[in-house]
Amino acid sequence: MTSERQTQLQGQRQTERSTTMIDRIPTTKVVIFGESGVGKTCFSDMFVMGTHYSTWAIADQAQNHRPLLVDDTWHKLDLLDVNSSLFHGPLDPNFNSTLYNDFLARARGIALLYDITSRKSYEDITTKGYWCVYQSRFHTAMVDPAAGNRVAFPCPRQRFGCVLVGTKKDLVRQDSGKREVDEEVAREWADSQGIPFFEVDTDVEVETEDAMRALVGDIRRKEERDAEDVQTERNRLKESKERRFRTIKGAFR
Ligand SMILES: Nc1nc2c(ncn2[C@@H]2O[C@H](COP(=O)(O)OP(=O)(O)OP(=O)(O)O)[C@@H](O)[C@H]2O)c(=O)[nH]1
Ligand SMILES: [Mg+2]
Repeated sequence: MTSERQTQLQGQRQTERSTTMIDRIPTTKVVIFGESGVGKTCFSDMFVMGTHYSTWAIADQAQNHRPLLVDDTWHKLDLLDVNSSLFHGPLDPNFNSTLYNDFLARARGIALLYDITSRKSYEDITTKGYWCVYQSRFHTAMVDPAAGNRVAFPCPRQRFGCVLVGTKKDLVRQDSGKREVDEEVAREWADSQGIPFFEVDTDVEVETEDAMRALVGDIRRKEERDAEDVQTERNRLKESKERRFRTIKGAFR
């Protein structure tokens, strides 16, 4: 990392930490999703605290968030670390699938993590893990939370912000023989899904930061597209209602 980028990052962190508006910034819930051991905790710690193995609990609401200034807009990123192997591995008696599906369904963004030295971690997250996110969101989006009714598509939160992140880049830098996931293959998959892609060393703060900033950008793009779809559908319904009304009026002339 260039020292210029490091200085810029430090200045930015100071501004973000000293913001007094933290309680007024809307929360952006983000799930850090990946198989066991891919580096979810290291990635989250480095992004939130700028260090590893800090002694905060992921459930501690006071500490698992971080204010982030992206394109002059403040975001309070609220991170939740979810192990994707819980959804398809040996059944854990404590696993509450309803609760975890809800985390995936209600998050505004999902960071899909895999370890570039483990082909299995990549295959699992880009197939079973990704499918799980879609399923959770589809079922929740179909239910209107206010009315408890099924609602038709398009609807808000149909899409979700996403980023694909390969971890343990440092291991491959030391020994290229350790790489099990080709960078181009992962990039092509991310491109095919229209999501940003990064390879990171979770020890390098700026790399976790760049991935999370890209996720915030993707959340904004997806939410704008959802809003456009909803507006188009509203206009279509309004026009068809007006057309019906004109036809009925015409029948009584
Ligand atoms: N070399 C290297 N090791 C990493 C990196 N990220 C994580 N690790 C190591 O990988 C191991 C697992 O990291 P964790 O952050 O605990 O992984 P996790 O995904 O939270 O794992 P679970 O909590 O078991 O689901 C630890 O020994 C980390 O030190 C990285 O970028 N490079
Ligand atoms: Mg962990």
